[in-house]
Formats: sequence, structure tokens, C-alpha cells
Amino acid sequence: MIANVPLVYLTIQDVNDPECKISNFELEAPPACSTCDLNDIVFTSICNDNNNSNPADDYWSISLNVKGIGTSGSYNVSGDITASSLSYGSTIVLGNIPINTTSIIITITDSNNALCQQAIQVERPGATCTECAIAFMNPEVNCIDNGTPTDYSDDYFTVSLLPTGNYLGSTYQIIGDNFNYSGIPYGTSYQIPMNFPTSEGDLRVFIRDEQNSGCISLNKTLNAPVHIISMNKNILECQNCCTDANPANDVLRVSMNPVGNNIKLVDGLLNQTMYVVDPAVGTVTPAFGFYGTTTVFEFSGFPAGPSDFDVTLRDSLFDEKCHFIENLEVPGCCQIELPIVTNLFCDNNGTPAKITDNRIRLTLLVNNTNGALSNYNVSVNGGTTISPTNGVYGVPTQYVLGPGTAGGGATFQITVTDASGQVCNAALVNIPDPGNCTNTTECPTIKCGSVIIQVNGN
Ligand SMILES: [Ca+2]
Ligand SMILES: [Ca+2]
Ligand SMILES: [Ca+2]
Ligand SMILES: [Ca+2]
Repeated sequence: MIANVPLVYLTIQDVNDPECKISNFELEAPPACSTCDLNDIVFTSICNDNNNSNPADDYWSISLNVKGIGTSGSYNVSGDITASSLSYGSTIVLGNIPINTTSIIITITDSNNALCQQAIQVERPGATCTECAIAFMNPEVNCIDNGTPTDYSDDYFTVSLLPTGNYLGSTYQIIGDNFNYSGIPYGTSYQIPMNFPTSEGDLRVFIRDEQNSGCISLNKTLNAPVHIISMNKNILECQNCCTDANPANDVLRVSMNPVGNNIKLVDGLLNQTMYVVDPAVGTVTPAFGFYGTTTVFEFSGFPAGPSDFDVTLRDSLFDEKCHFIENLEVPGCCQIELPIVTNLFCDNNGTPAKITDNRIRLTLLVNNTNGALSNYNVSVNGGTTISPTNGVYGVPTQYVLGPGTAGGGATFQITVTDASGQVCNAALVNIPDPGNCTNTTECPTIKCGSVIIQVNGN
């Protein structure tokens, strides 16, 4: 009967007396003849190059791990490989099988139960274990500013490669999106004979071994150099610049978030990418920033404003030739512009007939670059006076110099200084002699008859 049918039903009938019978007589199957079952066999083939690049002496092996149910303590292997008393559940390696043997068949048999066995066929891992494999390209990307450091539109980059790997041939071919060069020997760095504009972005390349046609590298993306085109800056303030006359403690605070081409916010390891800040004069804190983040930099050690200095930004990874330069202007905190003189004339000082007391009268318009300031002071040289002695920026104001300043041919110099105590320049303006007063309207009407003419008040 069939061992795997658990229950059968029989009818037993007497031959001579058909009425004498038993129907549906139940008959159970006996216990299984063998409970051993090799139900979990894991195997794989392993290639071994025999520690050399000669494929002829390559061999392969079988890694085997057998488990089962109802087994004894060990099993044996027969067939193309024989081994005995192997432990269930342990991984063992069998055989140095010549590489020209394409497959083998082995039978696994429980040591105590010859009926408990299983045959398997194992294929070799490959025709050779010395397979060509290109592992690394070792790319080097160089940025070239094309001799025009402030023109970023003509920058380009070059790429050199030094492929390495295992069981390589002698030459290789490099293939990119729009180029293909062949016959390149391994072992020395090779520069692709092309200039790649930085504005065109990353390159994709792969390499094919020319002696092993199936030996092809993975596609690799070569990052184009970062090409900053703007600091994207904001000059926030100039600390200590206008409160004393000492430029050494001046701090220019500037926020930046540079933008440009080929900027990636994170690198291949997901670290934030950086740029280095390098002022032409003085120092800066911090000395670097992260792309994609606004950073406030504090510059110091620059000349007192109004002044300017260059700041260079360099990508932290790429050749510094493709750097970026921008000029930072330090605001003049208090700059008095050259005063404008109008209405310059001779004031007769109320004594039209007396010329020795004539005065210069003029209107001054004084402006300051700092709109927050309002008042200025004036003084005059030459031992005379000026009245009033102050004024308001932007408001024309009339001033009178002392008696005797007009008509004598002398030039006086008015000095304008800020009245608030800020560190400003002093503006100087020269006042030429307007000449003697023309007293026509002040002369008495000439009448017929006698007249008394005064000369010098006498
Ligand atoms: Ca070998
Ligand atoms: Ca350039
Ligand atoms: Ca200062
Ligand atoms: Ca006079």
C-alpha cells in the first residue's frame, strides 16, 4: 500500500456466503518507514584565483550547510566529491574542483540511515576566477579661470583619471556623454583632452577594459567645480567705525549666502558643503561658511571708511583658480561734502561811506553723507570772525565775516566740522574777496549846490 495515505476502508466478504461481510473496515497506515528528512541544504560555489592572475590554475569549491529532521549525528558526501562524518548545521567547504569542471553532482546521506539522502547539482561560479574588475577611477577635477579671474562665464575644468582594479588588461577606453577616447594605458594619470565649461555642469563617464570586453566600470558622475557668481551679501553695520578715531577696532558685519553654478548643499557623505572667505586685508570671523545658509561675517583690520577691500570666496573642495572676488565698501560714517558758496557779496556794515569796515557776506550750503547728523560748526582763519558759528546740514545759511574782510583783496578760509562729536572730516572752503561794496544806492542824491563829501568817514 501507499505509505502516505493515512487511512483505507475495506469490505471483507465470505466467498461462499456473500451475505457474510464487514463493510467499511478501517485500516490505518503504519508509522512512516523513515522519519529522516534532509529538508534544509544550503550550498554555493566559491571561486578561487589561487592568488595569481593566471586563470589556468583557478579552482572552485562548494560551501555546504546541511540540516534535516530525524537525522543522526553526521552525514556523508558521495559522488563527484566524497567526504564523511560531516556535522549537520555547520558550513563546510568541499573540494578543489578544477575551473574547467562546469558542474558536479554529490549525494548527501545520513551516516546512520542510507535511505535518508539527497542529491544536489552544483554549477561552477564562472569560467575564470581572475575576472577583470575596474574598482576606482581616481578622478581629479581642476578648475581653470581662463586667465580672466573676474569673468566667470569662460571658466572651464579639466579631468584626469587613473583607473585601478583587478586583473585589468593593458589599455582602456573612456566614454562620456559626448566623448570617447581609446587606447589609454593603465598605470599613469590620463587627462581627458577636452575643456569642460563649468556652466555645463557635471560629467558622467565610464571605463571599458580593451582586453576584456565585459570588464566595464560603473557609471561615475564627476562633479563640475563650484562656480560662485554672487556673494548675495548685505552690509549690516560698521561697529566702532564712527565712535572714535581708531580704525583698529572697527568691525564690518556682512551677511552672505553665496549663489552660483554647481553648488551642492551636501557632499557625497551628506556633509554640508563649504566655502572659505579670504579678505585681501585684515581678518574675518568665521573664516568659512556653509552653502545654503546665511552667515554673518565680521571683518576687521581694514582702512577707515570710506574705503573698500576685496574679498575672495573659494569653494572648500575645488581648485582655487575658479574663486570668486567681490569688493566690499566700508561706508564713510561722517563725510562732510565740499560746502557750496552762494550770494557772495560785500556788506557795507551799515556805513556806506566807510569802506574799511566792509564785510564779506555769503550763504553756505553744507551736506553730510550721514543723514543722521544735523548740525555743524564753522570757523574762519585770518584773525577775523564769522557769524553765526554753526548751521544745519542741508539748510542754506547766511554768514557774515568780521569788519574789514571785504575789499582788501584777502581770501579767507572757512572750516566746517561736525557738531555732534562724530569722527568726521573737516571741510575747507576758500572765500575770495567779493570786492568793495558798490554804494550807489547808499550814496546821497547829488543835488545842485554845495555838498559835503566824506572820505573815510571824515
Ligand atoms: Ca589563478
Ligand atoms: Ca574666467
Ligand atoms: Ca573705530
Ligand atoms: Ca562801510
